[in-house]
Amino acid sequence: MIFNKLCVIGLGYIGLPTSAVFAANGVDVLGVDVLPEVVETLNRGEIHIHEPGLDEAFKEAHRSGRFKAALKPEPADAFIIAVPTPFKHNETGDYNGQPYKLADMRAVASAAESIAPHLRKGNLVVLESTSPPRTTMELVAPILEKSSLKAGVDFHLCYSPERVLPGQILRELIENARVIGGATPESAQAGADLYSIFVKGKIIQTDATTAEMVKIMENTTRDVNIALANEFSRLADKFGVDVWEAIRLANLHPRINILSPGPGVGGHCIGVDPWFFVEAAPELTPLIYRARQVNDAQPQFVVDAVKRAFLARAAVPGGGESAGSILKGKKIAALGLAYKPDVDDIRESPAAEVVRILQKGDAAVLACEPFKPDAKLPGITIVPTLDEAIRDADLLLLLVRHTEFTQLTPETLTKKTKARIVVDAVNGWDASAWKNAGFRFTRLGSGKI
Ligand code: SAJ
Repeated sequence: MIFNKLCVIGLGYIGLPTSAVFAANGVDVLGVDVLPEVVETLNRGEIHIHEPGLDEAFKEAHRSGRFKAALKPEPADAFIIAVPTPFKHNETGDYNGQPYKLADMRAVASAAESIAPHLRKGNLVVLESTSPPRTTMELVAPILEKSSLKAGVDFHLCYSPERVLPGQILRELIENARVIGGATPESAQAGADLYSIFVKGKIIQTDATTAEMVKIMENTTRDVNIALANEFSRLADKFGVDVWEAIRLANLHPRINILSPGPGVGGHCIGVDPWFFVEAAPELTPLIYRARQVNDAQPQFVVDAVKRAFLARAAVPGGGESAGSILKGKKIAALGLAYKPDVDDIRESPAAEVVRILQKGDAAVLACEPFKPDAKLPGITIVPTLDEAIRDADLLLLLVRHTEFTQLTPETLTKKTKARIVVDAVNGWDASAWKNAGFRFTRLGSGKI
């Protein structure tokens, strides 16, 4: 199939880089977003998200005249849907008294609705958004068929999951293997023709539901493995073992690859997608369900480590504070709010959850996020600089392993802060350096204060 014009619905972390790469490869792209400010920013040649290399790639697409943004789709040869599939915040399901989260598929449904009036015979529609099994055939196909054209007969329909890692999107978009699941084998072939325009990785054709399942299985595997690492951190804490050292040693085994514990799982993928399986079949997913619970409880584990660090200090003569009230009035500098290292995305961030729990205990927390100094999060005080966050703090809490933070040394910080207690939730700092500089140092999952 030949593709001269492409319409990409959703201009976020996936839709925008995908648009830029298609435009760079000679395809005219109309990018569509429901947010007028996003459309205006992009049509000015600027971008609204941070992703290494995206600024240059997008500017090139904009200069070439091959990319335009709009609020509504237009007729095209192919349509890609790359909109968010979050979970519902105000509604849960219930299985034997156990609540589970529900997928909010409204953005996918309305993207399909917006395409239907423009659909022509021979077009290709691809869903890229991570979606519960059977979404392509049972949600998207019927909406598109309101056009009176039939999926797999009059137009091609595919599911092709995005699998790129934030922070490395542009490279992975091109180099990663691409799974393309078609409503029919002919649809899968049309999808393969589209992505072969820029994909250098292997392109594998399958059916739509298999492709949907592949994507959720990948993210669920990661979630369960992170939950295991987090559970190990709790065990190590109990036994006075340093979990990071134990993991390093275990990973010397040729068939073991334990992931890293931390403040929990954030972002809009790994902490969300496993729920799609639970919602689809709660009776078949006890392990996936428990892993979600373990990871969601991890911010509280970080807060417990902070409390212990304060209590250890209170235990010295003149202390006398109790575990219940230990956080009251304590000044804490929270270093990092992004959901993971070296990205600016603060959505669904476990670091922010840690701050919220600390504040519930009446701690006074000043947070800083170098990738988004002007970030706003309800109920959280975010200051623009690290210096401001740490100046009057009693305790420094490292929550995100940003390179900028891991390069900090106790020597440089000693003069800038009153704090002499450090809690490192991400194994970002060298314990002995901080101890030698006179700090009381705790690392999450090390069992030692
Ligand atoms: N995390 C840990 N310990 C680890 C690894 C990660 O606590 O050892 C935490 C991170 O700090 C973060 C969360 O997990 O809070 C998720 O981070 P991530 O780097 O594992 O994944 P994402 O959400 O940035 O991107 C994932 C990727 N999926 C897989 O690696 C299987 C990516 O390939 C997907 O395209 C993306 O989800 C997506 O959009 O679905």
